Amino acid sequence: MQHLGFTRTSVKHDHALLTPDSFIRAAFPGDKAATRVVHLSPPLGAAFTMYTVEASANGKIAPQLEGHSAFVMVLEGEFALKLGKKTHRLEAGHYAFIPANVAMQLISKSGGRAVVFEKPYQQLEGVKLPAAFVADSSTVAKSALNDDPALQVQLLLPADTSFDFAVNIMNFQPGAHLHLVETHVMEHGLLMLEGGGIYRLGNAFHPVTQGDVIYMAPYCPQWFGALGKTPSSYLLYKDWNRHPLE
Ligand code: UGY
Ligand code: MN
Repeated sequence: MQHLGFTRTSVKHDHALLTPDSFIRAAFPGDKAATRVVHLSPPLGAAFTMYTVEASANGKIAPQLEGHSAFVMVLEGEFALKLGKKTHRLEAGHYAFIPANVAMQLISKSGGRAVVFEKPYQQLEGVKLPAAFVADSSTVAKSALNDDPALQVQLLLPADTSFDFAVNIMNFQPGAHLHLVETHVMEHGLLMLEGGGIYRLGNAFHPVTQGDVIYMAPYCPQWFGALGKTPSSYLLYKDWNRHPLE
């Protein structure tokens, strides 16, 4: 139960910090034994949607919107993802990319939680849509950002131009931090996966921890420094590979 109206949740014109104590659950039409927390969406200013699916036993969600591609990562429990004739079992840390021409069919036999990003796909002339695939984030290669071994990035999607968004995991050793206050045209959706620290968003400094969600609008100044005695990591969506006027 929440007391006296306090929360770390804060929504500003160019960013939002959304903490689990303020999450509201609602199903979409077509969902069965499953509910969603819609964290980020166009009414907030985002050009994409980010939500958590919470499925009970035999839970099932309606596919992504037509013309949208989707990225799913399992946080807890298990899901089955149907792609053509094959069904893939996804457990915590496993993820999938579903292109705009494939309907996402996500079912959970015993229940689970998964985070999903959906974006209206911007196809490039002469460039084929990417194919659907599944992978395990724990096996994705890490590379040091700015030659700092304490800050390792994992690119969960291929960098080729058929993809119009990226999803990365940023891994910080205790005390590691971004090397500059980034300010860029891309927007971000972020989920704190483990650990925590201080996130600078615009001119405000926020303590953040596992389970928090952040929206950074285009040009929102941003910086993170990891605190604590264990590593911190976050899942990060960003639009890229397209001209800003498109
Ligand atoms: O890739 C990025 O833009 C990333 N370094 N931003 C961030 O972590 N806020
Ligand atoms: Mn950034």
